[in-house]
Amino acid sequence: MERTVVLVKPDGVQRGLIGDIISRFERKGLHLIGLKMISLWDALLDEWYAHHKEKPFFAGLKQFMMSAPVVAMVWQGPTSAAVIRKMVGPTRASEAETGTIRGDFALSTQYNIIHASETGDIAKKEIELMFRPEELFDWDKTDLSHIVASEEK
Ligand code: FUP
Repeated sequence: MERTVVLVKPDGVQRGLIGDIISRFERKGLHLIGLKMISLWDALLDEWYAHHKEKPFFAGLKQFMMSAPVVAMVWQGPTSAAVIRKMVGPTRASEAETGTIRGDFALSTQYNIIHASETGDIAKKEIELMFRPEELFDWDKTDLSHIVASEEK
């Protein structure tokens, strides 16, 4: 089972989209193992977006990500990173298909509503940055046997 970090970014929080986003992942059958509201800070964003450090949009991106709290979650499921990235749509929301989160709710590249880990390995690093161990819950989701076949676990 793979874990994936999702952030509802400040624009999604401001626009009242937290519930809709959570609902989509719940209905998909993914397993929510962590959830909190958190205000991000400069040093954390330096690490989170280290791959964009030299980009011209970096300072503006960090400022935006600190403009309101985000809602951070960890979702678990088979190949969850790829599944969630498909539900999220591409970075440039103007190019996202209708039916994806960015395609349904956003037009912008910076204000694209949501972050989702690119891979399961990247999610592990993001979990370390964003969550303390006691903030993740290894609970028994009792409908999982109707969602994931035992050989897929
Ligand atoms: P994603 O994995 O889809 O979140 O996209 P990236 O990691 O490539 O980019 C992270 C964030 O940087 C995007 F969500 C928005 C911001 N960004 C810009 O503001 N302008 C760009 O040209 C590219 C990314």
